[in-house]
Amino acid sequence: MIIRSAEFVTSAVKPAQYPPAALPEIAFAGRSNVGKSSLINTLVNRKRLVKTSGTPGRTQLINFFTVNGQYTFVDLPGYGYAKVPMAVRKNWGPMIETYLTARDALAGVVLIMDIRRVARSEEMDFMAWLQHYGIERILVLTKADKLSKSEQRKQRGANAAALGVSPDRLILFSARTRKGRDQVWNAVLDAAARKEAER
Ligand SMILES: Nc1nc2c(ncn2[C@@H]2O[C@H](COP(=O)(O)OP(=O)(O)O)[C@@H](O)[C@H]2O)c(=O)[nH]1
Ligand SMILES: [Mg+2]
Repeated sequence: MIIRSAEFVTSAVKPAQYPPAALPEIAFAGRSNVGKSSLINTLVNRKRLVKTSGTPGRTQLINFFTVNGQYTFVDLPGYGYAKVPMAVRKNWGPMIETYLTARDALAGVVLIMDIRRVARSEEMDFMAWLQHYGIERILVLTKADKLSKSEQRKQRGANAAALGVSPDRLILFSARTRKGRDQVWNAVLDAAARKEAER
């Protein structure tokens, strides 16, 4: 995918602050520190369009970006990080749920997981919830560079079993090596095209 432009649009916490929903939109979700910002930056070939951080869980805003004037990318706040203050954590669910259910332009959600972990109830609940709302799911195991090829295969199998999907549904990715970048882009383009066709 050739990137001609990638621009920050705005941050929002509630629908009145969302930008106009003119373009097919892809949202990125995952636990704090999983590598979500790094994945988005890799997709758009930028070092720091989206800030990566050593202090996870701070950003509790929904951030909107326009890519090539054709797609909107949405960086959702990370979930499940213990250090996020309780008051912030309590707002996370409603804010994200409102966004995911209210946004007509939403073409799909990229769910990003650390390949070294095995999906647990948080990821499974989120998967089931997305399916319930008929929201397309693009599943990514990131930080693949941290494991050997055989460990990657093992973790892919374990995650596929936990999530109840076929292993080939899980895209192995690395922001460090850019492995899987084309595959994620293809999944994004497919989801966007399907959304365009139905709108
Ligand atoms: N080795 C490796 N480190 C990564 C990768 N992606 C992210 N990281 C590191 O993981 C940490 C969190 O990344 P970030 O993108 O800020 O995560 P976010 O909180 O999910 O947005 C940073 O130190 C990144 O450098 C990857 O693919 N491979
Ligand atoms: Mg981030």
